[in-house]
Formats: sequence, structure tokens, C-alpha cells
Amino acid sequence: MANDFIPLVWRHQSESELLANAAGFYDRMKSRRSVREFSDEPVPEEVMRSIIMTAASAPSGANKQPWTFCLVSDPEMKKKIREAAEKEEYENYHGRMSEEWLKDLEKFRTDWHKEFLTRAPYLIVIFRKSYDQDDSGNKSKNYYVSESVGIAAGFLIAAIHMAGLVTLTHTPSPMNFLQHLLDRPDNERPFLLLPVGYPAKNVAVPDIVRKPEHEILIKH
Ligand code: IYR
Repeated sequence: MANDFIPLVWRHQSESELLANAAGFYDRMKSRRSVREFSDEPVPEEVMRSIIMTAASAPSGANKQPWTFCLVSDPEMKKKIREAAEKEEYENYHGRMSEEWLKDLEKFRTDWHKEFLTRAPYLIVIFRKSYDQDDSGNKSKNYYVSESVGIAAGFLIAAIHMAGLVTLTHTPSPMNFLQHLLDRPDNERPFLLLPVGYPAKNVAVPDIVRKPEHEILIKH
């Protein structure tokens, strides 16, 4: 069945407006940093819901929107997630990661301890839906699922930053424990885990630099 088409909501802006918009957004976005130490100060759930709805506005293959966002605030659930993540991460840092990998991570001072998983007021777990399944068990295909969910994750991280909060794209590995703990169906697989909240007081972040334009932009 074909969809109807509706007019695009869009306003033509002058070159100077474009320049100011683009530069202004870049200026806001370039101050975003991944933060590993959180305050336990509460955040209104309404803020989290807006952030998640922004993520869910991302484009996706055939508009299948192949994602689910679990918003975790229950201290007991956060504790279970932390325990399971730390168990896997302990193994990662003690043998599963290569010497080269561990060396690459030195400057971030990460280790298997994941205190942020219990301290941040919220955890968002993004699930990717490799296929859809309705209540009667009928399966239907999704397309470009990793691309779609990756884009939604980018929107989510930008929304968190623009709201005035901080996050970390945490990648406990393997993370199938999240599917079981959060009781998600078999067509959903965990994609990313993001603690969200205010940063801890006086938190410091690694002194890293972003690649300059000439290294990342190639014009033809
Ligand atoms: N998943 C581990 C290790 C880790 C991997 C990368 I790539 C990082 O940029 C940071 C950490 C962890 O979360 O500690």
C-alpha cells in the first residue's frame, strides 16, 4: 500500500542564516565530551523522554524504526546491570583485550570498574531489532539496522548534550546479559548502553584532540 505524500515543512534561509546556524550548532556540539563520573543528582523523567523521542526521530531503512530504548532508573536494576557488566569487563581487561587495545585505552584511565552504572540517575539501553515481530509472532524484515540504530544513537547523544546533560557510550562486551535482565524479546539485541545525568563535581576529562579538517575532509 502506497503512502500519501504531504508537503515538506521547511523554510528557505539565507546564506548568512545557514552560516550562523551551522557554526552555532558546531560550537555547541564541539564542547561535548564523554564523561565517566556522574553526579547522583536527579533529572526529570520528562527530559529523558524528550531526548529519547529526538533519537527516535532519526531516519531508518524503509522507516522501520528498528529500535527500542530502555530507560532504567530502578536502583536494583542498575545494580544488576553493573554487576553483570563488571563481570564481563573484568574478563576483558584481564585477558580478552589485546596489549595494543589496552595501551590505546591507557589515556582514558578506564578499567573494569563501572561505578557510573549505579550512580547516574538513568541508563539508556538501545536495542536493535534485527526483524519485527507482531503479537501473533508474524515476522517482518528490517533494513540497514546497524546504520539506522547508529544514526539514532548519534541523535540521542546530541540531544543529551544539547539538553545540558552528559553521557558515555559504554560498550560492555558481550552484552547479551542486557537482553535477559531487561526481559527483551528475541528479535531485540543490545546495541549501546548510555549512563545519563549531570557530571560529578569538578570532573576532569582526558586531554584529547579531534582531528583537524584537512585530515577528515576530502573534497572532489
Ligand atoms: N568496553 C570496555 C573497554 C573500552 C573500549 C573502548 I574502544 C573504549 O573507547 C573505552 C573502553 C569499557 O567500557 O571499559
